Amino acid sequence: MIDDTIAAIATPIGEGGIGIVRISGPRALEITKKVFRASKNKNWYRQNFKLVYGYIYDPGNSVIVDEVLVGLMRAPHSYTKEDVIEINCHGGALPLRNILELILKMGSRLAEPGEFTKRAFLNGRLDLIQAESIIDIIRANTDDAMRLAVGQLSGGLSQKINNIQQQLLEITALIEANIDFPEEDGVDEYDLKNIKQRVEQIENQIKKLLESAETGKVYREGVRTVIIGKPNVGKSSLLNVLIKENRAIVTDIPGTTRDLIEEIINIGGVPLKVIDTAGIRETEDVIEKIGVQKTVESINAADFVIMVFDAQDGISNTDNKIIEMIKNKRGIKVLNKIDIQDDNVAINKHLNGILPHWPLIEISALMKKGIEKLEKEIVLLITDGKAIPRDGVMVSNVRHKNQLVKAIHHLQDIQKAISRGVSIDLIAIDIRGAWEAVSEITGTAITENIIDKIFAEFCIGK
Ligand SMILES: Nc1nc2c(ncn2[C@@H]2O[C@H](COP(=O)(O)OP(=O)(O)OP(=O)(O)O)[C@@H](O)[C@H]2O)c(=O)[nH]1
Ligand SMILES: [Mg+2]
Repeated sequence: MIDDTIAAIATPIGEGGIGIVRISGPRALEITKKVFRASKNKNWYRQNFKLVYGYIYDPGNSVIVDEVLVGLMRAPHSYTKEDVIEINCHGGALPLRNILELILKMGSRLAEPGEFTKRAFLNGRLDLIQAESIIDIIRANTDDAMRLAVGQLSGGLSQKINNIQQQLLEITALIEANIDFPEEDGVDEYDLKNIKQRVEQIENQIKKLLESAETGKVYREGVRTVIIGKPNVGKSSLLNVLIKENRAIVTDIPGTTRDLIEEIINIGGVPLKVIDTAGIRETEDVIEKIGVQKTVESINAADFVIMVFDAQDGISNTDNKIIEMIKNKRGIKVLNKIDIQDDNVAINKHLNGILPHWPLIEISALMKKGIEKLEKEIVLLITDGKAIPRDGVMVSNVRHKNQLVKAIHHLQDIQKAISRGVSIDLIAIDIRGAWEAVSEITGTAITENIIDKIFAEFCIGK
């Protein structure tokens, strides 16, 4: 039973038209009454879901703090299923902070990040998938990422997971029947076969969900993409055309870019965090050296690499060194400056020989040629050609994916055990294991530790 009342500023800090202080818990109303004077109706709190105009004042000295609108959402019809009050004040740092301080002084506790949503989960308004999707909605960078998150909030994925849980419970029932009433000569052969068949079916359903999990993750989290290559090949020019903005400095002096430049772009619905880097070469320049070091580090952290070559310059030893660093990554080769050098037969032949599993695209960053083709190819490589289904039901969260993989291991152990004729008690343990793994996804069975970890990712006031 949650018995304390929490409060936090629910809007971003900065200047805005409105700022909101949110309060949730059994004392939300009592606390608000102490600091709020409605300008007309003294019994304002008798009406649910109505905005009431008035003033927040400090009961200590009767000084007015701000002019506000107060919204009351009575339990259980609120975000947390508790009494929730939202004080809409003027959107500046001071009114918000002063109102929050007053509320805390009157007996509320400062909410931890994600604590409102955590309460919504603990009070049964949302399952864990839905709660996690809320943070995904807040952080979505593209419409597709948003659609995926909303699909999960509306319960599509939850339904599939619940269904799997249900099937596992049915198998448990079958097993228990055999443990409770053991035949003199062991487990009923028919039941064993039946169990094995059902386990196999569940395994296939989970595998199907996992098939698209990598793509789901890409839409949800985006892809860290680095643009690398020798100095002056046109990396910054490429970044600029991709983000359609003159973000990075472009000059004909090799070694122009020193710091990493990061931008988030939307290519075909995939959020791409593109990082322009310092061109890699041996250099005595102290600043450039640090830049090159940063480039190397960014390669290690990258999910995807765009390696740029210069059609005019050809391929050199430096390129070979770079290729050594990236050969185990996923990526694409880009031959730039084809406007200067249009006979690329020789260099293309050479390029086809290196990183042969990476496609090669010819572009001119300067003339904006070949960019669309490049974007299409990147999306294809990153999403494996898979789009988000219409209903948005797709596994996108790594936590969910890991739990499903765990469940599969248990299910595979069961099938092996049945083939080997292992006792039914042992099989029951693995069914339980699979059920627990799946249940942790929606949160039906989950430890407090995991719950705390999940909600710590949220922002304050959510
Ligand atoms: N003709 C032509 N010139 C280009 C093209 N792309 C880039 N350039 C020129 O090449 C020079 C280097 O471009 P940058 O984009 O600064 O190259 P970079 O790879 O970022 O260079 P560093 O930051 O020094 O590593 C500039 O003068 C660009 O205008 C292209 O497609 N065609
Ligand atoms: Mg540059």
